[in-house]
Formats: sequence, C-alpha cells, structure tokens
Amino acid sequence: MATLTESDKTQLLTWIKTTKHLKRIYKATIDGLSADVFHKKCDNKGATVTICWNTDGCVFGGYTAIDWKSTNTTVQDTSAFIFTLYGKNKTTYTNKWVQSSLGSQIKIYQYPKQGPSFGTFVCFKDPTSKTNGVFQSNGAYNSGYVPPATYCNNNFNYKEVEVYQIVDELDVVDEPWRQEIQEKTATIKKTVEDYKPIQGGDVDQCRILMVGCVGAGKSSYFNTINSVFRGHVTSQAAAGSAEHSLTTKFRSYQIRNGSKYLKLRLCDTRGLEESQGVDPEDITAMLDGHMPNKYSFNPFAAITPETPGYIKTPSLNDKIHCSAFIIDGTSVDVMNESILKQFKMIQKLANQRGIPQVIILTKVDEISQEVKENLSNLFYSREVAEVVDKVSQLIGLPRGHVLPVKNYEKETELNETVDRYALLSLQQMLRFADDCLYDLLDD
Ligand SMILES: Nc1nc2c(ncn2[C@@H]2O[C@H](COP(=O)(O)OP(=O)(O)OP(=O)(O)O)[C@@H](O)[C@H]2O)c(=O)[nH]1
Ligand SMILES: [Mg+2]
Repeated sequence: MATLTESDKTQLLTWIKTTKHLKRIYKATIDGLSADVFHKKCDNKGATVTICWNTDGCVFGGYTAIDWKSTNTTVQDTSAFIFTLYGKNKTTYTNKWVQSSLGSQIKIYQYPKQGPSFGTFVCFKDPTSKTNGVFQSNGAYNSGYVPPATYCNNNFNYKEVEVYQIVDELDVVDEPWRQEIQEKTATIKKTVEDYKPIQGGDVDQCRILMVGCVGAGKSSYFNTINSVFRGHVTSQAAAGSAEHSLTTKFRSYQIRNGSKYLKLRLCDTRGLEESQGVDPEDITAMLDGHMPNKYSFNPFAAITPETPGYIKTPSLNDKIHCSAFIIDGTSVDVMNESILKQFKMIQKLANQRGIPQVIILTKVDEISQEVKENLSNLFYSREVAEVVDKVSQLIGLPRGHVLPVKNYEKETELNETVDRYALLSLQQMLRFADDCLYDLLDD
C-alpha cells in the first residue's frame, strides 16, 4: 500500500539525522497531483521530505532543508539527498544518494510549474494527468546526476506522492481539550453490557437513530460498535463510498454480546444528499416508531400509513430515544446549506418530541496527522478541538454533545483505543436516551 510505515519513517529520520517528527502536508490522491496545489500546501515550510510510489513498486524521493517557493529561483542545498526506500519488488531498505557522491550539488528548483525538484530529479511538472488511478507526472531527471534507472526504474508514473514537513513537535497540546476519564476500557464496555433502559415504560431496548450525509460513516459506526462486542472486526452493514447512499434501507440493528443482545438498537438510515432533501414525513415516522425494520427508502415518496409494514400504533419501545447526527470530521468546513437545513429540520422534529441529540464526529484520524499516528492524542489535538467547536456552533448543540470517534475501516484487528472512544460515545448516548425515557415516563 502506498503509505509510510513507522519503520519507513524511522529510516528517513535516520538518513536526515534528526530526532524531529514527520508531519504530512501534501498527499496527491487527496490533494491532486498539481504544482499549484503542491506550492499552496508546501511553500515556506522549511525542511521537507517528498516520497513517491511508482507503478513498479519503487518507493523513492528526496529531502531538502530549503523552503519550497514559487519564485522561479534555484538554491543549492548541501544537505539535500535523493533516496530509494524500496527498489523494484524489493522489501528491504535500499539507498540514499547524498550530494557528495553525486559529484555535484543538489539544486532545489523553486519553480511554480514544477512539483518538488531536486536537481537531478523533478518529481512532477504541470500538466499532469490521471488514468485508472495512476498519475502521469511528466517527472524527469537531468543527466549528469544519479541516473533514474538507479532510483526509480525510469518510471515516473505514480500511485501516490506525499510531502512531509520536518517538525519539532506534532500538533498536540499539553492540556487536553476534554478530560480523559479514568475508567478502563473494559469497565466502560461492562457498563454498556449491563445497560438496561429505566424501568416503568416497558422499554426493552432503547433506540438510537443515526442520520447524516452519504459517506459520513453511519454504517461504519454500527460496524465498529458491533465489532467491539463480537470480539473481532466485522462488517455486517455495507460500508464504502458511492455517489448515492450505499445504505438504502432503514435497519434497526441489534448487537449480539455472546448469547445475549445489548439492550439497545442502532438504527441506520439512508444518507442525506444535497440534491435530494429527506422527507420530514420519513423522519417523523422514524422518530415516532412507525417505520418497519428493513423498510426501503424511496427518495421520491415518503412512507404513509398505507405502506406495507407501517407500524400503526408504536409502543414506547419502537420510538427513538436518542438521535445521533453522524458527521464526517473532514467535511465540517464545507458543509452545504441544503444539508444544514435538513439537519435543522430533523433537529426541530426531535426537539418537539424531547429526543436528545448528539453529534458523532467521525474520521478524526483524517482531521489530524497526530491523531492518525496515535489515536490516544484525540483529546490533545488542537485540530480536532477546532472542528469540535465549529460543528457544535454549526448544528447548535453544546460541545459536550460532540463525540469524536474513529471507526474501523481498513483494520483487520481490534484496537483498544478505537474501542475506547466508540464505547465512550455509546455510553454517553445511552445516558441521553435514559434522560429521554425519564421525561416521557414523567409525563
Ligand atoms: N479514515 C476513516 N474512514 C472512515 C471512518 N468512518 C467511515 N470511514 C470510511 O468512510 C466511508 C463511508 O462510510 P459508511 O459507513 O459507508 O458511510 P455511511 O454514512 O453509512 O454512508 P451511506 O450509507 O452511503 O449514506 C467508508 O469507506 C469507510 O471506510 C473513520 O472514522 N475514519
Ligand atoms: Mg450506510
């Protein structure tokens, strides 16, 4: 996979002779392979290392201590070097070439139309193109230096290009923005296992509704919680990326814990779309418990009492007791007006019914490099704290109702920290669901 492992990073830092850290500032498959974007993201950042993955499996790149700029200038860097982490089909670390062994200095080209350029090696040049997931980069080399056959098998067609800044410290603060609770993960898990809705209302399982945009991670959140209790990573609910919602049915999922079920259900829904507003009738039917399990959403017509399976007289057990807005942490800055309106409409309907709401903020690993590298930095990450502030203002819920999580997505094994934040969020929602039940029963 085109990604740096921890030992790759250690190797690079050893070659650079530093004890500092690598912070990713550019990634072609996310940002696009373009000199313009590269300069916007990487200019004036001091020392950086560029890494390319070509279609022959070579992993190679260059280091410079000089700023990238868009000034049409060149600067000689005696500390710069070109390296091959892995040669074609190789699995062991290969080589680095320093300027002394090149017989010439490495010149750093600060050209606006060129990506990272290390004299002999120009990583890419505008215009680039992309076919079948491969970037045609216009990458090139100048003769008289290390021949490209040596470091990349003459192949400048990339699967990925990344640039990392060398930073003194990763962007975490000393004081957490949210206090870490002291309980062990196993204790939080036990609390959820032992949870029973408050007595008196004949509610066997409390119901949590998950709503949010296409691709926000609703189904993945259920899969994550399900995985925690199954003891291995599961993917019962289909998750992935698609133009329209991958989830097309209303699913009220149970979670098996050994031979029993947890006393809660997670209700998965079709993703909200910018162009297809969700029907308030559908939301009402879900909140009030009229919608049957496995109901197929119809984007062109809402559910009616005549729809087969419509639950005409729902009990307290069928109703929603907590509503979770599942929001992709990387999309908060660009949340669309139409989506925001849909959230507000759902919020209004939930408020009218006294249903508490939370925000499950997903993909926190994609918000912050520090969190990606170590999820335990979650409550220490400045970037995550900013997104939490922003989303709480945008939706109009207190910050304490914003629950950041990282869902299982590419993992094949469980991870205690992933479990921990998922469980914390679920525990919080169960408390809110109980508040809702108290309220309903008091009436
Ligand atoms: N990195 C990262 N990826 C995530 C996370 N949560 C979900 N994803 C990925 O995001 C994509 C969409 O996730 P889904 O769970 O299918 O999203 P959804 O909200 O159910 O989307 P629809 O059913 O299409 O409306 C998948 O490829 C997931 O692997 C997360 O916390 N971190
Ligand atoms: Mg889904």
